[in-house]
Amino acid sequence: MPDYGLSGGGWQADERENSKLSKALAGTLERPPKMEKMREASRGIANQGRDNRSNLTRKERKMKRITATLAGSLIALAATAPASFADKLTYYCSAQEDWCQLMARSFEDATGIDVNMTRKSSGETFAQVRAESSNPKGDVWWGGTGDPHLQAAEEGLTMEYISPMRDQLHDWAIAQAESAGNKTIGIYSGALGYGFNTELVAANSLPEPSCWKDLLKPEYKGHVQMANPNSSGTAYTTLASMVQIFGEDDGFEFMKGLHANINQYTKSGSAPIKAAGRGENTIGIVFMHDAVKQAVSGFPIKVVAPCEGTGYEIGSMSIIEGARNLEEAKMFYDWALSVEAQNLALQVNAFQVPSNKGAETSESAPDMSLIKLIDYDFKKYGSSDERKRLLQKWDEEVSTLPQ
Ligand code: S7P
Repeated sequence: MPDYGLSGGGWQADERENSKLSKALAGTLERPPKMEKMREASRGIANQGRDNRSNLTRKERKMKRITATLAGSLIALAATAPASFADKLTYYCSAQEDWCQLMARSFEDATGIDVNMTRKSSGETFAQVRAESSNPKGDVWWGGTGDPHLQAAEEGLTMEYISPMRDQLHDWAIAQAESAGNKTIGIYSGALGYGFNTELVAANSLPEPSCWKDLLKPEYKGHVQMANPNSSGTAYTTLASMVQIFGEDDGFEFMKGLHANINQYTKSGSAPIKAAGRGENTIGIVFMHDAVKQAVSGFPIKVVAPCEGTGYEIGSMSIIEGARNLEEAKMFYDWALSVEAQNLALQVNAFQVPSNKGAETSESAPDMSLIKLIDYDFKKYGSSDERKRLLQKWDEEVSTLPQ
């Protein structure tokens, strides 16, 4: 196990560690039978997924599991079949760039489907999907915090889909889907916290922070960085978490006090800890797994789970309503929920907890069971009205204050 310790009530990690399927098929080419079989199996299982589970007998449930496993095998089989028809996928990604690229290339390798990937932060992708809604350009949106995916579902920007892979997922991933009429689904989870550069803390004779409220101390003025909650899912999770931990009035007072110490609001959620890793910033409010990634890359970063408790994300995936390449979007969706696809995270030091029960969680991942997590109200804080209201309030009452 890596060297994780509990200190001052907070969890800390010490430093360490197709073929171009060119022409859209639209009836011009025949699909290979193997691929077609997989699609049929996938559709069959998807329909079964709509059954009311409680109405099934034990035997029926067992049959369903077997069929699901079979469909999974067909997916794997079809995925390895050489592609000989033209397909493409426009994929919006809101996780880290290296992970987004790896997912795109691996899906292309597995299926021969050409992937056109765009990486943007969660709030930015949400804004893009909404702006394009009368003429959708994206097919699938993978990654990013769950709140904007939930808002997109509520606003009808994403479509209902029940994957045959669903039975392989943790309950929290399915709960995310069910709360949104199956218009999104959980792909990973991770806790919010912060990280600090130990060398800069020592060089500036600063105390090591361990709580959220520590970040309000005057000695940290100019030493704290977070992203803008309008563009960043990480930062919106921070805002919504403070409101849930301290109550709305005190939560906003916290954000105002924090504003006085902020040196910059970045666009991307993980930028503050990357800057801390490079020695350009002292403390970055980020998901803990993003701070661990810097630590295991060799930067002098210590990771903190704040003593008051903290919020967390259910990183999500959604198919965009009106997707032009719907079948390919569903194939990506099913594949992205598989053990194989989720294990790719390990190759790029993405330390979230995967949603597939069979996927591996890295030893370096923050141990969620050691972190004091709040009962984050995803339904409320992912609702369109609430997210808009909180962001507007932050814009008007916090971001405009002098520093
Ligand atoms: O992949 C790391 C991660 O922190 O990035 C996502 C994040 O929302 C994208 O950055 P923004 O904060 O800029 O939106 C998280 O879902 C994910 O855990």
